[in-house]
Amino acid sequence: TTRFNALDADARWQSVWAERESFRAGTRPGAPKAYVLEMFPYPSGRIHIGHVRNYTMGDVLARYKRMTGHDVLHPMGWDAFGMPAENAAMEKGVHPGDWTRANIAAMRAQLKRLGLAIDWSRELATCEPDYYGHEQALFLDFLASGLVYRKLSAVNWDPVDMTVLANEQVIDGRGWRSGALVEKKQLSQWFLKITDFAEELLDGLGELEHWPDKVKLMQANWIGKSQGLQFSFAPVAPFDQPIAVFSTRPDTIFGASFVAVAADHPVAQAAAVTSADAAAFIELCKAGGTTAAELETQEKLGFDTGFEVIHPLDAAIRLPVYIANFVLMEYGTGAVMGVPAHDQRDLDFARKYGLEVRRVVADNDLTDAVFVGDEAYTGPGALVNSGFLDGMTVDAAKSEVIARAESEGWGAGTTVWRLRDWGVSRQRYWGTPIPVIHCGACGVVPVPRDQLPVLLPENVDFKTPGNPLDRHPTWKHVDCPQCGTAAVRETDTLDTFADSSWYFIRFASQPDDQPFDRTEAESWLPVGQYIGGVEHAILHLLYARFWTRALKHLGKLDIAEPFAGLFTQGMVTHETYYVEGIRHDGDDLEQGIFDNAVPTKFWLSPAELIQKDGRLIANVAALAAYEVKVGRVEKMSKSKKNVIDPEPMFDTYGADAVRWFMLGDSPPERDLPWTEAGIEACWKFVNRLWRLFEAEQSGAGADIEIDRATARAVAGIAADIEALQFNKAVAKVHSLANTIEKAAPSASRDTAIDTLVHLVAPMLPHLAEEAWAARRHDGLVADAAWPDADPALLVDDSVTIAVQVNGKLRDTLTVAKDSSRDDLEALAMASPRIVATLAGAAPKKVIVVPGRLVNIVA
Ligand code: ANZ
Ligand code: ZN
Repeated sequence: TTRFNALDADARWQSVWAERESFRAGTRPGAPKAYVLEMFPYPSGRIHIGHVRNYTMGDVLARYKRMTGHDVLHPMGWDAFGMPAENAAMEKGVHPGDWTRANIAAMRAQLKRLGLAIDWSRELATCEPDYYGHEQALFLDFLASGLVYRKLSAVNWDPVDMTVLANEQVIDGRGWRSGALVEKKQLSQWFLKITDFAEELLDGLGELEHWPDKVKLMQANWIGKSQGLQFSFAPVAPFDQPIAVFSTRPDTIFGASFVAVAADHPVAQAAAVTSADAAAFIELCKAGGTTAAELETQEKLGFDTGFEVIHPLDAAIRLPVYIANFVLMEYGTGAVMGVPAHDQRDLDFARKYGLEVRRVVADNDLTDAVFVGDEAYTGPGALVNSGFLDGMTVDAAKSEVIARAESEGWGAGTTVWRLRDWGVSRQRYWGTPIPVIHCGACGVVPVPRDQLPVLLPENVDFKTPGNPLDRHPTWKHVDCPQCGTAAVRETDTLDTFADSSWYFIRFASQPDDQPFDRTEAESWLPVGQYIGGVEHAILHLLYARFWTRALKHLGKLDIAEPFAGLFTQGMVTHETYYVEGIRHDGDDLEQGIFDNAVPTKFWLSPAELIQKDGRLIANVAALAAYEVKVGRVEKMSKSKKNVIDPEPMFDTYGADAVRWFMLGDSPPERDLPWTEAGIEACWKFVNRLWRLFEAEQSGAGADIEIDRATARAVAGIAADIEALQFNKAVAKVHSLANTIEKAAPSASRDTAIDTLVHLVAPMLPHLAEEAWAARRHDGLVADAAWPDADPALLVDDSVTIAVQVNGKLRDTLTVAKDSSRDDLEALAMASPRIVATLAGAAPKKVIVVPGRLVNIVA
């Protein structure tokens, strides 16, 4: 026997598949369609192991679907616009396009080495005009139908680099390159009206049966539907502005002890007019973060304006008005009533500023009006200390207060959404140019359709910070398409999330003259199975769902939900290694020079380690004196130096062993720790299978146990692949291989080996093709049909029965529990031992007790 020559087999079969265009979609007219999609990669430069895991899973499903008779669409492309290309341009002076296309070429070659069943004829890159030009057309459709608008909105402004920064470029409040304190600046920006679809996007989650619950919950929270009461507090003169607040807990209204407004609320502005302290406090708030997450964690700070308002249900109660840093201007009305006993933020605030904390919902038998402790009570209970609400449940009290407010005219029940419109403007070069022109006379004018795509200029300079489109000498200067006077192009480009919001539609249909052909796209969509990282659980998936619904709304595509099935896979992790030292200013870590200020870990990559006398030591001369410690198993990251590059693995073990490791070692939704021992074991197993497949071992006769084991594997592995439980499928392959190895030669065993070739074909496609050819089958296993499992063989509750001749035990048989009398009699009569015992004598009578025994009276 030979070793499986993976390197040779990989290359050979990959080129056979490519030449035959084996995985071209749309080639099986009339067959059921299956659209399998993995989230397309950003062309960062190299494939990482997370990609390998992601694409292997999708590939197994795609290949399996082909074998079960489907017309499969399994495409690949590149999410090719974005910041890193521009950073490379700034740092290395390469053009973003050159950088991106070189990365795509390198990564495409790497992906091909994995042996993916991809229809490469549909490959697309979002940075190419034949993609983004169509996106511009869709943007104009949205614009025409009122789904796009412009408004002033705050951006992060780096005053040194004179440029707008993406949120990720702001690190601890400072610009990532300049280190300057980032300012908020108001700019007119483009928005997509995703909020028009809030209700639909929320309700639609209910239909997504094949989505993980946790993702649906994250989306629901992001959309954030809150029902409650919006009402106004009347001012106490001389203060003269009523303050509208939104509350989801109107039942707690008698527990209100203050009102708080956001720093940019008009009431705060009014306070600043007369009070320098108020103005200073507002500035302080603005310096802090403004995202909801930042507000959550910040210390709660307030400023007492001295204004007072009147409680709507008891005019004798007056409440102080504060400016508070935890109130968001963008949510609700930008003002809240503070109920310290039943809201943690309000309680923290009240304790800090000495405000009343009044209990209004009983906590078990606690009913005292004075609330003690520092933990707000948010549970159920009966209303107390609340006049006419006393004794009611929380829900009844909510309805009662809303009804009163509505009948007395001081408030109304309302729904408030957390979801904001999608700001799509980026002041960047490497993105889809927003296809409009600003004319002094006509205003915003869409670029005429016949002038699309609006191409990015090639000759741009990245030496000066800021938006290269804006400072380009000629690009933006055009004549107005309407009146012909001098005008300027929009220089913002689209958020790259726009590019990934419809690429799955373009994969399904890619005509030259329009973004997609409706009928063709509808024939494939929705994507049957979408696979990707949970980091996209919110934004990407929400934007793609919105974009699809927007197209439906425009009558362009009759698909409500783009992804019928979603799977979020776990990460690939790896051990970390380090030496511990002490660091001071003059340290040279590369030289291993540490001194006495701060203890520090100096991370080592596996390549920097060697085994010596059973110990790990650093293969870096300067660090040889230090003990290498094994750190935690963590997500692969450059900083911890625990990244494993998959490409050398293809050379050492071949694609199939790598694929096998990706599938078998952990449940797909869990993290997968990469280990050398694990990949070694996979390589050994691939060779074990190869020995089975290659051996010329034909036997005669049936072996029912092998037949059963084979049938169980066929049915079980099919179910596991459909359920994306690849590790279970891998375990079943192991088990069938064991059974076959132990079995004596028989025709059943030969069939089992052939069947096993089919079963591993989706997972180990190169090995399977090689075996298919070695076993002299025609064509490709990739085109073969998934084997059938005889249902009769699947009955796995078997029993052992006794076979007697004239009351004496002569044999035992393992049979299906529900075998009929006739089957049992036939099996007993066919047993070689019984045949021998009877020695030709004809039985007088056969007594069958199903599930127990067969007694032959001779
Ligand atoms: C009084 C109250 C009492 C509240 C209580 C909660 C508990 P969700 O459910 O997330 O929508 N709120 C309203 N507008 C706000 C804003 N602009 N910035 C910060 N907080 C704001 O949250 C709604 C609740 O968050 C509202 O209900 C309000 O506080 C606060 F025991 O009103 B509540
Ligand atoms: Zn004009």
